[in-house]
Amino acid sequence: MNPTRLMTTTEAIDPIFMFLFGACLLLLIGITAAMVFFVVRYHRSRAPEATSDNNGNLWLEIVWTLLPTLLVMAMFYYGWSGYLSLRNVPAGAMEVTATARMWSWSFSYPNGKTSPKLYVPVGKPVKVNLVSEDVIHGFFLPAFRVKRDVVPGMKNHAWFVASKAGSYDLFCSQYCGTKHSAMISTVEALPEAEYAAWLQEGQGGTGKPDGKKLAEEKGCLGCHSLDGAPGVGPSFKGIMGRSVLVVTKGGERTITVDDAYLKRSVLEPGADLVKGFPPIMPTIPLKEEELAALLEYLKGLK
Ligand SMILES: [Cu+2]
Repeated sequence: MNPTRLMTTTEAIDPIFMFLFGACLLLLIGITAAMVFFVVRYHRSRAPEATSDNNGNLWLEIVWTLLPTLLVMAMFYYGWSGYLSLRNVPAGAMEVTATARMWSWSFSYPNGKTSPKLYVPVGKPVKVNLVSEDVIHGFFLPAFRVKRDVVPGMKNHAWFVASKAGSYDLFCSQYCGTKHSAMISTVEALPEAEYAAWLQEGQGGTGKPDGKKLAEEKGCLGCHSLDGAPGVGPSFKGIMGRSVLVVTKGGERTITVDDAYLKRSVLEPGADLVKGFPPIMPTIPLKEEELAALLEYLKGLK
């Protein structure tokens, strides 16, 4: 590898994929062609009697043992070197933490900023620490040939470098429940200066957090609709003042949604669970002013 230039994960993986694919294709075609040839050539109608009493050929045995052995060893060698290039993070990589939960992604940066999309500077390797808050998810970046399971309680990472600015798909690659397909996001690769500006944006604590943006960013809207349609959770439309049947510690009671109930539902989702919905909402970390902004937004949804 050229030490002056960083090899991207795509550059590392693609030739290996082509080699494995090529070797498999060659074998498929070779074996199929030989099989068809023998079926035709030695069909019973052409050769009703045994055509040979040859019962062995040492050289043939050696060749057909040695060649496939060399081939599978080569496949292993290239596969292993590709695996290592995905595991060994280049020096000087920027660290980001990707947190997966049912059913959204959130990315946090060294300065404490978080975002629902993964923002990275162009040309700089990024180490992504993978954290799951509930079940097994999968961190999948097709454009960078990166796919890694996100397992609760397990320390895991992936890395990549975006060599061109742009927007790249980010998926969850492990079926993780009803709204698994909603776990789509993007990698936003920005030129270095733009990235630095983005990273500073909204830091310093002067701006008031925006409730609507928070509801999107924290993944609330993945399960709670704004149009009245019930999803994985109850709709947010006209939630304030609504009369609902809830399950509290196994017992049912009817309550009217007020400030206190809304707040409790965000902080302790399972405490007063609306009847008919599964107890699967995660507790989402929010700063005090963020919680206030979010509640303000929810109250305004008529
Ligand atoms: Cu998932």
